[in-house]
Amino acid sequence: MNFHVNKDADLEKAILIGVEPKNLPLKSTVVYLDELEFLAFTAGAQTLKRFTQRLEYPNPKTYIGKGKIEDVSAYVKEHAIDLAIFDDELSPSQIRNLEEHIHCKIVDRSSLILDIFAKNAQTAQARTQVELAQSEYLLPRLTGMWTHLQKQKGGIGMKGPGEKEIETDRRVIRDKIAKLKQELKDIDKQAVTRRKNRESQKRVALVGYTNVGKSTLINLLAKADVLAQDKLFATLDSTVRKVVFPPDPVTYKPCIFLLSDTVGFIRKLPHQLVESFKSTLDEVIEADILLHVVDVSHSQFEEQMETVMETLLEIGAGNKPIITIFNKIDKYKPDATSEDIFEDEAIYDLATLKKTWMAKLNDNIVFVSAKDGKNLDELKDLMRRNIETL
Ligand SMILES: Nc1nc2c(ncn2[C@@H]2O[C@H](COP(=O)(O)OP(=O)(O)O)[C@@H](O)[C@H]2O)c(=O)[nH]1
Ligand SMILES: [Mg+2]
Repeated sequence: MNFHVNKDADLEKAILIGVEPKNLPLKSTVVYLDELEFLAFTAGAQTLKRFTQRLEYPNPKTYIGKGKIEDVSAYVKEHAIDLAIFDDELSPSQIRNLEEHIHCKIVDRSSLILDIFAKNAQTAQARTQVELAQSEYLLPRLTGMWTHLQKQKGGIGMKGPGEKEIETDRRVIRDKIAKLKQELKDIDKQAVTRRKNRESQKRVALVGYTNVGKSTLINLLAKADVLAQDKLFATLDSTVRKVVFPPDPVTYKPCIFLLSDTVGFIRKLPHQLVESFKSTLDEVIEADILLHVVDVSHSQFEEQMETVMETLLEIGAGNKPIITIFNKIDKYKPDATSEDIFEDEAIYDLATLKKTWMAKLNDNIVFVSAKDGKNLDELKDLMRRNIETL
């Protein structure tokens, strides 16, 4: 992955820190940190350096070992680093211990993701959900975050939606959690009514990893105007559009359904977010058919597919009929794992793709390029055939 931005003075300077578990191939840490760098970039930080350490498991007290902490600490000092971003969720005591040695903001993967969600939340519902997830993340970390929160003056790391200050008193946070939950319940009541009105209609939901092309597809299929961006979690709120396909040329049956686009999934999605986003994910939970969009040009798309299936199970939508859409075939490389070597190699054409293992997963598979509009007719046919059986 490559998104070398111009070294911009406005961006916070970050370093990434990851542990390479001994049971995983080295390659996977590189890819994980690519993703973390993309998250950092989305949150508004430029990454200057990565630190990794091969360990049996992360150090329970300090995540990385003593010697590595010294390296990191020296680098942070020398390059005036603003943020040290860790590729896992850190425990309250790990944060506290790290802060003693590394003198910049300590941010973990969960708080980075929460931060991006906070930045992108548009509606009252999304903002309330993010704020709830943030408060729940913060509660057990209050003592650990105390100095951390004092030190920071805005920027990445627990920025509240609506610029609200984050209170640091436990009781205040508990009260706030209760209040947010009540607010969400009220918002949810309206959403339930709205969804009740849709009960008689056929419902299709786009799901998938973040940045795979879900929003681009809803814009194509439903003439919606959803923000599609090469950033993680550009869209948080669900969008629902009525779609009418022209009548079937043989049976003349019309094909009318509701199509929804919503928040994407990611590896190690903070569980507080999954919890608090349940009502946004209701569109998925209540759908009749899921369109699982996959970015086939991503070197880790198989792992991403697994993450999506696991998350679907977690929210209780694991048993729905699924159409798998392998998107971005315009960018697909035969050997996506050797990106550098195959930079200009031929891209598989449709006929070749249809001979791959992907095509043989089941009958509900289609290859498209949402960007080029390639093979959309086959997608529409497949959708029509599935929707007609409902
Ligand atoms: N090359 C290529 N890029 C695509 C395709 N579909 C979407 N994209 C790009 O991928 C990025 C993420 O798309 P988006 O629809 O926001 O993804 P979402 O996070 O799943 O909603 C955007 O920059 C899109 O322009 C495709 O078929 N080919
Ligand atoms: Mg989107």
